[in-house]
Amino acid sequence: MGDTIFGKIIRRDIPADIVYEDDNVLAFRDLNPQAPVHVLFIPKRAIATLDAATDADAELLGKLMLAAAAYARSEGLAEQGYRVVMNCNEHGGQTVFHVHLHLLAGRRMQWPPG
Ligand code: DGP
Repeated sequence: MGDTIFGKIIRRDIPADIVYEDDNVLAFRDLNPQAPVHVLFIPKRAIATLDAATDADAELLGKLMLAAAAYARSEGLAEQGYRVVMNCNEHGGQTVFHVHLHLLAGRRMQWPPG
C-alpha cells in the first residue's frame, strides 16, 4: 500500500500528540476531535482498510483493540464508557487509508450514528 499521513507519524516525520506506544501499536490524539477524548490507535504495520485485512492480521487487530481498551481503563474512562469506531472505505467515512480505531470518550455517544 502507499504511504499515508499516519506512516509519517509513525516515522516521526510529522508531529503528533502521542499518548501510547508499544512494539505493534501507536496511539495519538485526533487532529479534529469529535469528543473530549478522541484518540486514534493504529498498527505500526500498515493495513489499508479493514476490508484488506486477512487472517494474518488477526493478532495485530486484536492487539489494537486491546490497546484501546487498556488505555481507556488506565485513563479512568471505562466505567462511564466509551466508543471505538473503525471506518471502512467511502461510505464508512474513511479518509486515511491506514487502519485505525477511533476511541471516543468524555461525553454520551448518540445511537444510531449519523
Ligand atoms: P477516518 O475518517 O476514519 O479515516 O479518520 C481519520 C482521522 O484522522 C480523522 O478523524 C482526522 C485524523 N487526522 C487526519 N490527519 C491527521 C494528522 O495529521 N494528525 C492527527 N493527529 N490526526 C489526523
